[in-house]
Parts: sequence; C-alpha cells; structure tokens
Amino acid sequence: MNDIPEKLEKLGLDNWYLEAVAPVNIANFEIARVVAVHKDSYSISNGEVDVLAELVGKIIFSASSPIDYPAVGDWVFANYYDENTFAIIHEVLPRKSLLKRKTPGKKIDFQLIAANIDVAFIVQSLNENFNLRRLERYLVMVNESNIQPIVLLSKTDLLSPEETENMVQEIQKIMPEIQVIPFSNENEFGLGRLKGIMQPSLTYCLLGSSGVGKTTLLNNLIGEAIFKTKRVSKKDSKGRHATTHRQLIKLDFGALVVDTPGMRELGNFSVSTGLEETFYEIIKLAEDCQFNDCTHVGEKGCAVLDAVGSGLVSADRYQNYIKMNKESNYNEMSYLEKRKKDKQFGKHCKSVMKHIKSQK
Ligand SMILES: Nc1nc2c(ncn2[C@@H]2O[C@H](COP(=O)(O)OP(=O)(O)OP(=O)(O)O)[C@@H](O)[C@H]2O)c(=O)[nH]1
Ligand SMILES: [Mg+2]
Ligand SMILES: [Zn+2]
Repeated sequence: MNDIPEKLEKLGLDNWYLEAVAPVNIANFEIARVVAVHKDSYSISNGEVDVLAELVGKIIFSASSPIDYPAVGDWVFANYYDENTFAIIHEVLPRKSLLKRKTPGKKIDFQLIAANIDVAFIVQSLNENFNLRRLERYLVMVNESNIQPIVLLSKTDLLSPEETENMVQEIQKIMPEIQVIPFSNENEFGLGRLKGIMQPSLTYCLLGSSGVGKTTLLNNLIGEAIFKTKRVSKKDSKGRHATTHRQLIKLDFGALVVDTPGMRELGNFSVSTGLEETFYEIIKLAEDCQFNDCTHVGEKGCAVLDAVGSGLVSADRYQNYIKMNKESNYNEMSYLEKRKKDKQFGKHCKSVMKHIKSQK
C-alpha cells in the first residue's frame, strides 16, 4: 500500500494505479493527470497547478497505435521544469478503462475519447435525439470499456411529465438494469437527483450527440456558464459543434467530469463484451440455439429468431444487434489487415535503410 497524497486522491488516483507501476518510477517522477489534449501538447494537473506538457521522444518513437498516446483522464509520470511551468511526460500509467471509437468515415483506425472513466453519462435529448438504437450503440461502446453507463434524458422542459415517463419506460422495458435520469437544464428538474448520485474522486464523462445539452449540463453542475454552449456563440450554428475538445473538470463537490464533443458517427470494433452486456437477453437466448455456432440469421432451430418471431425480442433491437456484430467483426478484420500491411511496410523501410547504409 502506498500513501497517496490528498491532492492526487482528489483527482481520482487510487492504489490500483500505484500497484500497477514500477516503484522506481514513483520515486523518479511526479504523477499527474491529463486534463486536456491539444494538437501537439497536453495540459496536466498534479492537483495544484495545471501546466502544459509535451511527450518525451521515447513515447513518440515507440508508439505503434493511438493507444500509446495519452488521452484525457490518463495518469502520467512527468518531470516538471522552469519552476513548475512546463513538464515532460515520460510514461502513461496502466488504464482502468479506455473509451475509444472508430475514426469517422472510411478510415479504419480508432481514436481515444477518454481514459480512466468510472461512469459514462449517455445523454439523449427527449425532443428530437431520443433513439433506442443509438442508445444501444453507445451502450456497446461503454460496456466494452468496463465503464458503468447511466442514461441521462435532457430537455424535459419541452415535454409533459407523462411523455417523459413514457420514454423512460421505453428504455427500462428493454433494459431494466440501467439507471435512467430525466433532467432539464432550463428549469433544473432532475439536477438534484443527478448531483446526488455523483461521488467525489470518481470520474464521469458526458457522451452523446451534438446539441443534446452536455456542456450546458456541465455549466449547471459547476454553477457558472464557464464553457461555451450553442446559444452563447451565434457563429457556432449551422450544425457545428459547440465543444471542440475534451477536458477534465473538477466540480466543487469533488466529482470529476470530462465533457466531449458530440459524435455524429459511432463505429465500434472488437466489442464482443460490449455486445454481450448490452444485448444480454439475446446472448442468453442463443444458448438454446440448435447449433453452437449459430449466427441467428436463418439457421434451423435458432432460439433468437424464434424469440423475434414471438415478439419476445423486438425486431428493431434484434436487427441492431446483428448489424453491430457484423460491423464490429468487419472493422476488426480490416484493422488487423491494415496493421499487417503497416508492419510489412515498416519492415520494408528498415531493409531499404540497411541496404543504403551498407552501401555507404
Ligand atoms: N429546452 C432546453 N434546451 C436545452 C437544454 N439543455 C441544453 N439546451 C440547449 O441546447 C443547445 C445545445 O446545448 P449544448 O450544451 O451546447 O450541447 P452539447 O451537447 O454540449 O453539444 P456539442 O458540444 O456540440 O456536442 C443550447 O442551445 C442549449 O441552450 C434543456 O434542458 N432544455
Ligand atoms: Mg458541448
Ligand atoms: Zn441462433
């Protein structure tokens, strides 16, 4: 057991991290948390000051995928310079959790959203953004990452209490285990309940489409309109995102929150656990399929298809499951293919370099 300085404990550090690292590093470096990611630099906090930090060359040269770079929420070993006004990041500590998604568009690669998140608030607005299939998509990502999901439904001020309750029930009907909290940034309905469940030293992140009210909620939790939302800046209309980068904020009651820009596209890959946890009733049914390797798309004796036929599982939910499963496998295969090619290319470069050197 290590004694954790109070300032770091308040930033979310616990013994899990310290037990996972070499003691010599604890002696040689300061531990800090990444609170913002910029283009080529990071803002890190040691619980006292936030400073700009850059990566040590070793990290950059040995990185083989986006996973090797720090994300918001990461703990890092750093050295401080110039009277604590600048720092160099030497190592990223092992992560408790990592949220990532496929890069938007055709590109087969992924990007990091945030690290070491304990609870993910998946936000949908009740007026236009509410969509069970999209919710399932977010849940697959969050469940895959070993993070507790909680659903927040915003803009209750635009609906009657009955309409709101019906939409909460729609979610609970298919996902009875998950906590759903309706709220309004306008009249503050539900905000007390929300604050009531947020705990000091735990890290929360706000996920959801652009415009659902994530940043407005964060401002409400802070009690001040510190961060830019859609309405404040008129220039930001035309569907542009109000929030453009991720940042970790400490609330006065001790909880830590990462706000993220709304995502238009949410591609997953390698998400078998996420799918299993999100579609647990389908996975359970599949145990009764006649064939062990049943893909539930037309095989004889498929218990899943039977359940869809009898209405036990809704056709929409079933189709979403099949679609995401296919997509995850496809993305994963394409990614492995790409990595293989990258590696071959790397080897090719190395042999060319050797050849050139040997001719000198
Ligand atoms: N009626 C109503 N409007 C809200 C509520 N919450 C947010 N809004 C409005 O919704 C718009 C978008 O809010 P933001 O907080 O910027 O949304 P965001 O989710 O942070 O969006 P991105 O940063 O683009 O991902 C703003 O005009 C808010 O005033 C709410 O509870 N009720
Ligand atoms: Mg925002
Ligand atoms: Zn089946």
